[in-house]
Formats: sequence, C-alpha cells, structure tokens
Amino acid sequence: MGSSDNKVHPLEKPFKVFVGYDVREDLAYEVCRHSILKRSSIPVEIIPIKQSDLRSNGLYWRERGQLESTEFSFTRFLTPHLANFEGWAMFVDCDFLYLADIKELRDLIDDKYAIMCVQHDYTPKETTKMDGAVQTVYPRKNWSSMVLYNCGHPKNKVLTPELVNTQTGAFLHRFQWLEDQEIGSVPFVWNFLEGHNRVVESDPNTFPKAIHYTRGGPWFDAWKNCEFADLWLKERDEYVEASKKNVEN
Ligand SMILES: [Mn+2]
Repeated sequence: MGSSDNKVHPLEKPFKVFVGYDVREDLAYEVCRHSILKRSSIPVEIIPIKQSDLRSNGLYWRERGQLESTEFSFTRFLTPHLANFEGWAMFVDCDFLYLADIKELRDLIDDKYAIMCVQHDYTPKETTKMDGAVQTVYPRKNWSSMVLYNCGHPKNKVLTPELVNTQTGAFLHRFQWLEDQEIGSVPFVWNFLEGHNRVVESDPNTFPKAIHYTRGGPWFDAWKNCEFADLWLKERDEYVEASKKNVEN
C-alpha cells in the first residue's frame, strides 16, 4: 500500500456530481447515476438537484418561465453554492449515459479555469424537444448541460441564490459572468449529442464517453428507437436488476 500506487486513497474526498433532476425523468436520473457509479474508479458523491427541495430550503424562488424545458434549467447554476464554493464539482443533465470512468474527466481539470465544458458549435434542427417543450436557439447552446465548476474560483462567487433567481437565461447559460479565457474546453465525447455528433469508426477519439440524449431519450416513447437507445436500455435493465438485489439484501 505505497503512496505511489493508483488505488483510491481512503481519505480522498468524493468527487461531487450534481445531476439535474426532473420528476418526468426519474428513470433517466437513476440510469445516469448508475452509469457513473458503476464505472468510477474514484469515490463519487451523486447529488440530485431537485427544485422542490431547493424551494423548501429557500434557495430557489423564481417563477417558472415558458422557455424552461426542465426543472433544472436555472437551478443548475446553484452548483458552486451547493458545493460550499469549495473544490471542483460537476453538474450534468439527467439525460446522460456514461460509458467511461469519470476519473478520466476529473483528470482533465485545470485550476486556471473557472469552469470547463464541451464547447459545442451547434444549431439544433428540431424546434421542439422531449414532450413538446419549445426548443430555443442561442449561442453556447448545450454548453451548460455538463459543466465542471471550479467552485472556489473567485469569479464564481457571484453565483449566489439571489443572482441565480434573478438573472436572465441568456446571462446564465452563456456564462456571462466569465471572460472567454476563463472557460476551459473538454473533448466533445464527454457531451456527445445524440442526433448531432457522429462516430468515425476509424477514429477512437470520436467514440462517446458520455452520450447526451438531448432531443429526448428512450425513456420517452417518441425516442425509444433513437441512436444509442440500445445502450441506454441495457443500462436500465442492469439498474433495475441491481435495485431488486438491494431490496432483497
Ligand atoms: Mn439534456
């Protein structure tokens, strides 16, 4: 048990992963969670961001707007606050399926940045998403769906509940509290947009490490045959099996 080995250190603080939770997508959340924990070689703490809890705790009070397609459209920006403005923490939508070890993503972290994310250059074809909610088009679309937050970075101190409850969607989703050079880049395979990004068989650097079913995933009837639906359904079956065992034991 030398200090030079790669084993998990017993005192290593868990990597905090906040997952956007929506009551309409409970199963998506559970499968996303399962996919992270199953493959992780580091301690991870998964925390669902539930709007109803935040409302009862007095951290969230803004009225729901017409353009919010999920319950976590704005609450995601409370991630640094929820992590006590300490260390790095991740936010991710619930409509992700992880295929790789989250340690690989954590190892990309660079303290010189305030946040890091996949910097998609992307205009969606659909005008509606999921169960008919309006799809809006804006710069930096989808950047905020998976973000590594340097919670202790001085620039992120502005992300108080007061600001998150009052600022516009454009300000928050475009990270307008930051300068461009304070936003680090992560390879697109960590936020691989189903229906948009493509696998090139000859190039392993294009194989998804985290699939984002951004148009809606197989937990919705309309998307049960989408690309990579088989991978999500397999993971769901594993999750269901595992949760049955947990009940029995
Ligand atoms: Mn999403």
